[in-house]
Amino acid sequence: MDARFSLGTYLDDRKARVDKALRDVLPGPDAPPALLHQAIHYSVFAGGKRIRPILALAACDAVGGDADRVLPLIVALELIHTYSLIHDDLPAMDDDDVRRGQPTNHRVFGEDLAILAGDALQALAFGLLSDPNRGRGLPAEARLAAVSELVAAAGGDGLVGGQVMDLREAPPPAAAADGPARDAALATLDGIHARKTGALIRAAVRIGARLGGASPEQLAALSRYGEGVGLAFQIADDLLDVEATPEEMGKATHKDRDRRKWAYPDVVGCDASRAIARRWIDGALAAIDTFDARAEPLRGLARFILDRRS
Ligand code: GRG
Repeated sequence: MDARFSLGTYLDDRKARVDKALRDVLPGPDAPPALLHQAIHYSVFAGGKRIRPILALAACDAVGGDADRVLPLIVALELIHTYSLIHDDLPAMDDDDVRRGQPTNHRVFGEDLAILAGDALQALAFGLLSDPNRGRGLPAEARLAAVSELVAAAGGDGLVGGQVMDLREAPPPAAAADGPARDAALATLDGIHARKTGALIRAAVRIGARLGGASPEQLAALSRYGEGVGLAFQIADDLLDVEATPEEMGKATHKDRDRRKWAYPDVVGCDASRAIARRWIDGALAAIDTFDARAEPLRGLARFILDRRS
């Protein structure tokens, strides 16, 4: 990696490669039943940042792995992420009309298709990651470990568990007065964030590292990196919900406040939230400070997560 590393160019290049790999692995929009595949294509190609597969590729690079070989497998992360967004937007959950700047999946295809498109995306994701015809030459042990990482990040200890806590356990802003009540509020929020957002981001880093042939020491360091980046990502998202415009975000903002669910800025304010997110990013960077220049994209991504505007 040379000294002129540009994160913007890197992100554009990696996003294009991830988009191409997604087109290669998904059944075409006309594959029967066409309505299902149109619903899947609609959300997968609605313009996401592709942060999770890009993190996986960067982790693979950081440990000297072959990013081209793992690419057809790690797009599974984007399929799980997209399923979670489709289901999160449903009337039974967050009831959103706009996502990634477009009408949400159920607004276009109906709730039945949105649920089923999400279900099919999950099956496709696990199918891809475990398909022996993809990523030929990767050790079976590393593949199995990657499947197991994704299972853990998607289930009750990850996305689904975090969503349940977010829907049913997040107390209203009044609970977050000060002192011990505030500390308890932050601890609950951290638990939700670690599952709902952090688990998949941490898994992305670990899966990329495992498929790239990471040593146990490298994997441990990258886990700390992934954890810090994941928690900072959610705090940054909470800040954007307060500070960014719906146009920048491609979705409604002020949702947390409107639903009377608290988020970091409600509990400690925006400045302190930013400071906490920065501490997580500093910790993530410290975790990989012994890595060489091949970890430069991971360093750039950590900073980007805090500074992003969408
Ligand atoms: C339905 C099981 C289930 C889980 C839903 C995804 C989710 C959990 C909730 C959506 C709301 C939310 C704030 C989730 C936290 C993760 C997050 C910040 C998602 C947005 O990710 P980005 O910014 O989105 O990577 P793009 O559109 O760029 O892919």
